[in-house]
Amino acid sequence: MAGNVPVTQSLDDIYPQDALDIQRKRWSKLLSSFKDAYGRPAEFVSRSPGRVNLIGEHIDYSLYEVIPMAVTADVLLAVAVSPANGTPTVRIANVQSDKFATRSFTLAQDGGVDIDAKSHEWTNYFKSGLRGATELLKKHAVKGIGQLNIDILADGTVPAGGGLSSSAAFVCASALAVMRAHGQETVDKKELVELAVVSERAVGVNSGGMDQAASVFSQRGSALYVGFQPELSARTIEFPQTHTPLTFVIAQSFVAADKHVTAPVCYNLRVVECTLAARVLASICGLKDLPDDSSPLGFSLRSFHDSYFKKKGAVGDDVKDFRSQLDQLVHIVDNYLPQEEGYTRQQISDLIGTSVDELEKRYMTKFPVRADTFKLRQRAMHVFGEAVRVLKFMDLLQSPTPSNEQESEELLKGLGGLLNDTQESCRDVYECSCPELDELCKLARSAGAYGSRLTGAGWGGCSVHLVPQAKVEAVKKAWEEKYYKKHFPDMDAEKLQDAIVVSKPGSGSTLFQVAGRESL
Ligand code: NG1
Repeated sequence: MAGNVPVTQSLDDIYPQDALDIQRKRWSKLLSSFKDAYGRPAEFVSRSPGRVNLIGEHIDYSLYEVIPMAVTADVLLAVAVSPANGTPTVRIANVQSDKFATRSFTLAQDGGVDIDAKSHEWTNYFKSGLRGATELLKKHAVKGIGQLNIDILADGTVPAGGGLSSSAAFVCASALAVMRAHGQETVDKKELVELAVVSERAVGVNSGGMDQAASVFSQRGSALYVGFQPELSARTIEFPQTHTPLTFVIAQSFVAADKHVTAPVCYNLRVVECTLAARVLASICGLKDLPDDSSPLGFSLRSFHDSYFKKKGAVGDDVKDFRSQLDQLVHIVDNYLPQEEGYTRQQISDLIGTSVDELEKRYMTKFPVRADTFKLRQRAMHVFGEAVRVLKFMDLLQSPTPSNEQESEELLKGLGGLLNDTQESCRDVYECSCPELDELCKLARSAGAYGSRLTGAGWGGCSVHLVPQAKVEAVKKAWEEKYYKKHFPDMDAEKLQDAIVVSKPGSGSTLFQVAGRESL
């Protein structure tokens, strides 16, 4: 999956046929609004999509594999650049100016920019992409850093806080735009993902790397298998041909899940709990002096996993061995992390042989958390169990093409069953669901979905459902009548239409050259 971000002059390379009309209108409007706003035409558009995660929830920051796919909804940044004869300035506006106010800010001489992670400001995502891209430009000794004025007009269709990773789409599109603004027409996908992962952490969330990988690497029509250990890797997975085509339906809960606001008690707390579970397990198993890894706090359950079996002399990374290793780890957790009620800071410090002060300094300072106890047992159980489900899902996707309707049905039921198991674990063990998401899943299953679960960070946001094509309308109707109309009686038709998306796997990040083009 290595290679450069594609550069195109045709929307046909980006969107499926049935989306082209709407996209042409949207892009034309963006480009003409750009001209109106800045008095000059845009030179290029940087584009990155949102994603839906099919399976592998909350395990990317523990460095286990995940299977997401890009959606058609995306972030577009139309851009023009000119030499700064004075202080370099970025002007950034959004087509939804009532929601996202126009801003302008200056850059330091080395291209640097301050980010106030405490303020929930939409342009922070641009700034974090800019900061990451600037580092990469410096690494490549590119000239002209901090010597440009950049004008940007943004148009995003990935709902913010809707679980489809609008933030990663924005950061990836921003970093790509800044690279291209500095004359970089070939941008390495892997470098872009790596910088976007680190950049997004500057906005205050200790994120894993799944969203950025899905946004950049995806290819139309396929899902992605993304790995993080020993290094970031991604490969496309074709969906099997089944009698009734595999259809994934995405439904919004409309419970706003603002990761940044809730981070100290939700997302960032889970990252801390997983890291501490890994530290405690390593210590109990006598593993010492382990090197840092690429996870947000420098040590992951995956590194514990690998070191544990390395010490036991396990060789090879055969999938069958890997699955049996994960099963063994579940037993280890069961035996050695028995406390259902959680562990206090003092107990954890004692287990890993450090002081409470040190523990807080090392794991809870960069991204503060609020908790008296840490549920190490439950979090580790979810992570190892979910890693097994990803392997099983992958096996099913790669199984031989079903030769009859019954085999097809079995395959779809198998995939759906895994999605349902993930939901159960997210709800009861990882505690990242919410009653509304549970309700959407229950309704979908009763109306014929094979499998239903939350997707993304959870605590609101989005859900994903594997539905037989013939049942899509019935599932939609059940949600409309028993969920949306009940919880949001005033919802208008347009919002209701946005609530449910039958998603085809979309293409990843792209640079679109506007210059010289008369029409789209
Ligand atoms: P969302 O909130 O849906 O973008 C977040 C993380 C992912 C992953 C999922 C849970 C960010 C940018 N993304 O996704 O890396 O950990 O939660 O699987 O924080």
